[in-house]
Amino acid sequence: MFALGASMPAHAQHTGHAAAAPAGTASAAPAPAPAANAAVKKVVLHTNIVDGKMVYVDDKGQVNPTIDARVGDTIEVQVDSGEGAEHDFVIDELKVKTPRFSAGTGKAKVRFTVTTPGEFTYYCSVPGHRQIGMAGTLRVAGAAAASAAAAPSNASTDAALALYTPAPAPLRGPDPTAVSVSADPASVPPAIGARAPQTQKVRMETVELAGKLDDGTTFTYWTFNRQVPGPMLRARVGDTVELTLANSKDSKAIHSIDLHAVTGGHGGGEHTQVAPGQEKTITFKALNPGLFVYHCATPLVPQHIAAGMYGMILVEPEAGLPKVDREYYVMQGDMYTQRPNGAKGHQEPDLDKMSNELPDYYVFNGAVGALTKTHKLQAKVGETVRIYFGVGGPNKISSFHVIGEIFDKVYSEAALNTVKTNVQTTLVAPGGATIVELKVQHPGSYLLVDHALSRTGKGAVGVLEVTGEGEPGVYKAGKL
Ligand SMILES: [Cu+2]
Repeated sequence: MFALGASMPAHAQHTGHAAAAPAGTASAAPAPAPAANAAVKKVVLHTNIVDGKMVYVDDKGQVNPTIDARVGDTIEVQVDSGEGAEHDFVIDELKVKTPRFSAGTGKAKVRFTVTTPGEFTYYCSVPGHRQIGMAGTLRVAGAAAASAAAAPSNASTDAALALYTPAPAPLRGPDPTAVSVSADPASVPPAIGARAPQTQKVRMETVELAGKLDDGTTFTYWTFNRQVPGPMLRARVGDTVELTLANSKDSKAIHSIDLHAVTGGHGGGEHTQVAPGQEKTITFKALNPGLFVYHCATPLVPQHIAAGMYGMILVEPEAGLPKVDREYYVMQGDMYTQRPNGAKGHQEPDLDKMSNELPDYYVFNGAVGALTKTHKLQAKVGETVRIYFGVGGPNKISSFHVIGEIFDKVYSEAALNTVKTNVQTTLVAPGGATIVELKVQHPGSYLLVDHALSRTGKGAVGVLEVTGEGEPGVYKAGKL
């Protein structure tokens, strides 16, 4: 539970030190002597998900109810998390803000006095929540208190401009509980090949956890099944997939899934907004063959993606894909942290950098070193290697290339009917994928890169280790 009084700086500033607040805000004036008709108005709100939107609901079931008050009234708002995720309650113009609350913290309260008439917006300042429905109106009637008739406030403009991160989180050391979240690129489900369509049941869990981003650097990842990318799914065109998404009871956020292989229901995002400790199920038919990205589709969507919530589903064509010797699963993502690339300690996400598309990290399989130290791709001379490569993003295109090799085949944009041959570098869009194949003729360490090469220094590099005897005449150091 909150220590309510002690943990309410906004509240304290508002009521206890109202005179110190900036001029022109409704809270700026010294609290007037209560008018004869002034009242303490109690408002109780609960958060919830209604029709796929996040909202505040009062005890009568009214969604985002308008709060009516008169100048001079003191308003006490009590809020709790009905569905369990983390939220707050903010009115910028009045400098009203509760601490973040969730199922784990219990209810929060804020008390303030209104001194200016007008309409003020209350909302949740957790990124994305206002946009998906968490906003309502406080309507204050009456005449302004004389002392409050000051210059108009620019508080709401300031709040709108300071989009996300008001101040960086305090520096702290790497999280000692952090685990590796990097998906093993060799963890590819077996080929399906020629069989009749079937029904498959798939269960996935969204988990928020501390993960290793780099040596000495940790990050709070949001994941599907505790790994980045989430598990590779594999189906055959015509298969019906019953997909259940569970959100860990320890989550602070609602999560969901939008699979680009799904027709209808926002790819599943419309019907899988899952609160902590809950689960939801969708059923879809895989109508189109190809390799498709899936990702979390809960606002702020790029925030959830940048934290690691993406993966891929392969939908094989009727006859399956041609057989190859090895298959690998690799995804690229861009990440945004409050302190620069290389900083040691626990990094927090920076949503302003994300909004401005200025990543600190570019990663393959979720972390720096995921495919150079934790897991390397392996092959033997003479084998054909297929890489299922996708970009979770959220923002950056990849110019996918393997140093010292040529893609013998590229299924460009993962469209299975368009095989290009002898390609050096292939573009992959955020939320897009490609399938490349290369036959390896010579031993060595081949580097997987995004050929926007500054990004290799920020994490986007992997190794394909090829062993065996080189085919004669293909390559040697020095003269004939
Ligand atoms: Cu999510």
